[in-house]
Amino acid sequence: MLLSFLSLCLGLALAVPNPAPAPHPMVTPAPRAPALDSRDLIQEWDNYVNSVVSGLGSTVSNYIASGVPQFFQDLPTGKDVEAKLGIADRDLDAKPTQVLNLPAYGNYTDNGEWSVFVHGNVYKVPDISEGTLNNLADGFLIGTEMDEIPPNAQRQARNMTASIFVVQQGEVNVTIDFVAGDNGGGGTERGVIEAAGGSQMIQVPDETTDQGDFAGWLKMENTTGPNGGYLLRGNETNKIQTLEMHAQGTDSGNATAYLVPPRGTTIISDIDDILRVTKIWDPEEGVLNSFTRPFIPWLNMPELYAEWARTVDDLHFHYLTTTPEQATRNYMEFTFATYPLGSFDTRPLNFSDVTATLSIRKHLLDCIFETFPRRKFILVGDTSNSDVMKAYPQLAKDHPNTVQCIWLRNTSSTDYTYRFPYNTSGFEGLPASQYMFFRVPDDLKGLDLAGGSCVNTTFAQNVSFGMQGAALGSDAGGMAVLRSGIWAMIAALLVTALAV
Ligand SMILES: *[C@@H]1O[C@H](CO)[C@@H](O)[C@H](O)[C@H]1NC(C)=O
Ligand SMILES: *[C@@H]1O[C@H](CO)[C@@H](O)[C@H](O)[C@H]1NC(C)=O
Ligand SMILES: *[C@@H]1O[C@H](CO)[C@@H](O)[C@H](O)[C@H]1NC(C)=O
Ligand SMILES: *[C@@H]1O[C@H](CO)[C@@H](O)[C@H](O)[C@H]1NC(C)=O
Ligand SMILES: *[C@@H]1O[C@H](CO)[C@@H](O)[C@H](O)[C@H]1NC(C)=O
Ligand SMILES: *[C@@H]1O[C@H](CO)[C@@H](O)[C@H](O)[C@H]1NC(C)=O
Ligand SMILES: *[C@@H]1O[C@H](CO)[C@@H](O)[C@H](O)[C@H]1NC(C)=O
Ligand SMILES: *[C@@H]1O[C@H](CO)[C@@H](O)[C@H](O)[C@H]1NC(C)=O
Ligand SMILES: *[C@@H]1O[C@H](CO)[C@@H](O)[C@H](O)[C@H]1NC(C)=O
Ligand SMILES: *[C@@H]1O[C@H](CO)[C@@H](O)[C@H](O)[C@H]1NC(C)=O
Ligand SMILES: CC(=O)N[C@H]1CO[C@H](CO)[C@@H](O)[C@@H]1O
Repeated sequence: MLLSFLSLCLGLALAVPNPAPAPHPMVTPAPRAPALDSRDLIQEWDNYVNSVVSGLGSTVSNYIASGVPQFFQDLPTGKDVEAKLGIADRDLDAKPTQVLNLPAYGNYTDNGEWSVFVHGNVYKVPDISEGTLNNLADGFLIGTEMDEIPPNAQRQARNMTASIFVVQQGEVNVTIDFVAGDNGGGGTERGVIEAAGGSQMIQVPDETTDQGDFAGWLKMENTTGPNGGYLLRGNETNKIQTLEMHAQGTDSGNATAYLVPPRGTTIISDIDDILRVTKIWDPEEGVLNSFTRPFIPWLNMPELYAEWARTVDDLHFHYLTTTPEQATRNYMEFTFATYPLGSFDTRPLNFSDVTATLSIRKHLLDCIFETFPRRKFILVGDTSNSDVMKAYPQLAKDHPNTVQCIWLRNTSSTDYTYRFPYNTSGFEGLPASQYMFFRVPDDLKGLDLAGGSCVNTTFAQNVSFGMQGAALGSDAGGMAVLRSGIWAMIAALLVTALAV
């Protein structure tokens, strides 16, 4: 069992091949060598986007060949940040260690124990003056500047910049304190109850990676709770039990662990352009929506999720975004303030090159499917995401009795600025009752989720299989590259800003 988890849920993260990065045209030059001007980058970006949109022949492979995606590897991490900002080790030593601890899920194993998958990142936040943060942030704003945007937007931009410029801490041990609530067994809202026992302290088996990431399965003992309560067995409850987690040595690593029974329903939801408005297909909007504007929900989607949490028994929500780890706190803050609480997955730092970008979602999905082989899954995403378009139907084919519904927002049906092609081929051969392309959240209203109903019969589904909007003549990888490309560009601009 240990082996199979190693091979799937963690192994790939450690073993993913990372071809030696080609020398970076903007990072490797001798100190203070002239770097590309950020305007050139924006120009290059615009050219790329225009060429994809107009189908004038420049394809994603050209884009990759152009070296721009190399910037994926260059959201600076650890020593890079130190070196680039000229931070001395001893200044950093004095800084408190912070832990990004992601809300975890756990399963009930064949040995009759709960086993929790904890994961996250350990880092320090260096002192960077407001002026430097403003300069860095100016680098990535498109068509505007820090002193032209409102104070709260400036704060958000500085926060995002500071989140990127953290120094990850490798080779440290992480210990998690699990704490049972003193409301033990209570709080039936959302089918989630506080565990009545199970408080304990467990060290994650492996030290953090060079990039500060930690991940591991922790076996829970059945300890007695504050009022003499215990953890319920997974085969004797349908309720999801929660334990609070605190990473030791910091108060930045609090999160919730969800002990999810073997049977029941899990909603796996992407975030960008389905739970929040990102407009990732429009670089200018995508950057502003991610870096300077407060995150806003997509239409009345929160109402739908709240409705399901209220009406469907024992529903488990799992949020899965492939946003880089550095931005995760902002994603979590928005999600948990707006949508039902649940477990959370994000892109570990090790998955930062282009091929990994295209495979990370499948990897995270495979991991949760392997952990809950008897649960039913409802998968939610949107058509602008080519990895979703590929991974979701593939999972339905690989696990026909496990995937209950796939719901995809048809992005082009409501957003005329969306002009990228998408590939529906993966859905060919799936029962039509298993998936639905919808236009607005209301289309999902009143569906009998518990009864297994996935399709709103009041409007016709007329899906043709193949590239949609292919008149635009691009390849399907484009969108995934574009999505991560936003980050790539930001990294590039930041690096540029530092070099000049
Ligand atoms: C649940 O599993 C435990 C062993 O893990 C077993 O002792 C118990 O009888 C099972 N309960 C039910 C209701 O099957
Ligand atoms: C950025 O904001 C988030 C959410 O408010 C906060 O948790 C985080 O600590 C901030 N990051 C930095 C580096 O200041
Ligand atoms: C981490 O914990 C392991 C096992 O307890 C120990 O051998 C190792 O020295 C620790 N590493 C650090 C950096 O403290
Ligand atoms: C924990 O122990 C109590 C008391 O023996 C038992 O009722 C409960 O089922 C156990 N829970 C688990 C998860 O083993
Ligand atoms: C984390 O939890 C601890 C213990 O409950 C608490 O003292 C601390 O304030 C929490 N930290 C944050 C940032 O909420
Ligand atoms: C629990 O999760 C692990 C890791 O994904 C998996 O290998 C194991 O089969 C799961 N156990 C059960 C009983 O489903
Ligand atoms: C998405 O909506 C557009 C515009 O209404 C329509 O042409 C297209 O067929 C829809 N795609 C799918 C897969 O339903
Ligand atoms: C569309 O998706 C199918 C199945 O995932 C794949 O075989 C095909 O190559 C894709 N087409 C394009 C043009 O990317
Ligand atoms: C189906 O979609 C329509 C249009 O958005 C909506 O009014 C209705 O509530 C949805 N649900 C059902 C079960 O018809
Ligand atoms: C479905 O779409 C095809 C073209 O994609 C069109 O020829 C056909 O009339 C449509 N059928 C319905 C029922 O809308
Ligand atoms: C690109 C990169 O830094 N990959 C790392 C992923 O994690 C393993 C295990 O710690 C490292 O050896 C790799 O260097």
